[in-house]
Amino acid sequence: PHGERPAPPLATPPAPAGVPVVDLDPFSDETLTDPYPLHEALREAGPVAWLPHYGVYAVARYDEVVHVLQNHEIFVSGRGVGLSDYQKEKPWRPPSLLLEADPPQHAQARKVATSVFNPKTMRQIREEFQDTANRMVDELFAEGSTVEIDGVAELAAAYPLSVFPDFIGLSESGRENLLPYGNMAFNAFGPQNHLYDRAMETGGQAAPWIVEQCVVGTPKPGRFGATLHEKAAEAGLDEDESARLLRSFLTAGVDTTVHGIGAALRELAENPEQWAALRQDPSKARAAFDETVRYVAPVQTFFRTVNEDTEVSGVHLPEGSKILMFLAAANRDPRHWKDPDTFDISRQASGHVGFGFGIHSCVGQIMARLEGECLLGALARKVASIEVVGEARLQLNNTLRGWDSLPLRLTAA
Ligand code: HEM
Ligand code: OVM
Repeated sequence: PHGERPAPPLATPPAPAGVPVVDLDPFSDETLTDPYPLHEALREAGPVAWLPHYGVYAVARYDEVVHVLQNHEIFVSGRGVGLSDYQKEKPWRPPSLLLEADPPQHAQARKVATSVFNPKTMRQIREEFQDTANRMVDELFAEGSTVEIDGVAELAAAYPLSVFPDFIGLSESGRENLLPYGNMAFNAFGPQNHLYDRAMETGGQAAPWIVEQCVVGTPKPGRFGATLHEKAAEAGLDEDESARLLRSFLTAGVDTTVHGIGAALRELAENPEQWAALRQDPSKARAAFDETVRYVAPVQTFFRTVNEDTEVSGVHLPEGSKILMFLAAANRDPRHWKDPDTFDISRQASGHVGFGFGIHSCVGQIMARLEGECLLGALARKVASIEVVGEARLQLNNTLRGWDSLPLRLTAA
């Protein structure tokens, strides 16, 4: 019916018999701009679907996404959590010891990471993170009690960039490399499309600085980076492994929270009754951020590789298949959630898979939540109204969903 659509690459395997085909490209500009029709089509097609554009399986219902996340011995991460199978293709960078590893190596790295990145550390930094958020919101109103700002540049990006690099102990210069590098890494999970190519160009320029910041001896003494290196050495990791472990935090720690906070600003501005509920009770800030992660899912998808023949809800999956998990679609599956398309900061959002689930569940979520809580809390206490006053612009990325620009008008309380 669509004669003008280019044929899929020749290497793409044929659709397996009995598996419903969803003939949409999850990584096209069009789908990334509005992924919701694809999410619904996938959920409605069946428990497992086939994506002919890439020759991969897909799960988009809550139960099946959780099943894949849970069964990490069958659905492995060590062969890459992007489209590429590291058993067949060379990774674009040395694989992550956390994200792209399987037990027992994964467990070892995760133990080192959580020996420093844990609730006790979060309690130690909480006051500073809150003070910085309070100051940042106060400073917005230096010019007057009503201001027009870009919510991304002046809050969603400014806040993580003012707390995270100092927490890690990064050098003062070069911090502008953090976002392009993360943007590259998240694009790299997708196919080699124009987003991938462009991100590799700008991110590639950022890579030497990131690599340098991860070298043992570089992070500021007493800060997270230095402490992580000490713990890694105690656990017997060599300096290359230690650097690669720190690299995980520099890769995954900034773009994610920028997009998460940006999404929260947008949803609170678009839903005045939700903003009113938060204003009324600023202690809802943490729940508001969590609901944002459910509702928007700043990290939309991850792949796994099927490492041995298996079956999911009656569908046979052969060894070597790639399977794409739609976290964002699971977070709005009506089979699991009541009114899934309603942004409601008072709902019980726990159980969402926006931070993943199981052994690879986001190790940084405690800091993401802390940042979200501190900034949204400061806004709830100090700002009377947030309005959208211009066209918001999406930043397209093969994995992330988030805003590049968010024109807002804020009125002080
Ligand atoms: C893992 C989402 C913030 C570091 C993950 C995973 C998701 C996710 C979905 C699971 C990956 C998988 O199962 O393959 C998010 C979102 C964030 C966020 C939505 C913000 C709203 C952060 C931050 C950091 C971080 C702030 C670091 C400071 C990591 C790391 C992993 C991970 C290292 C790999 C864990 C492992 O494989 O054991 N994240 N993340 N993330 N995240 Fe986050
Ligand atoms: C990593 C990592 C972890 C989570 C997400 C991510 C680029 C990277 O360990 O390097 O995305």
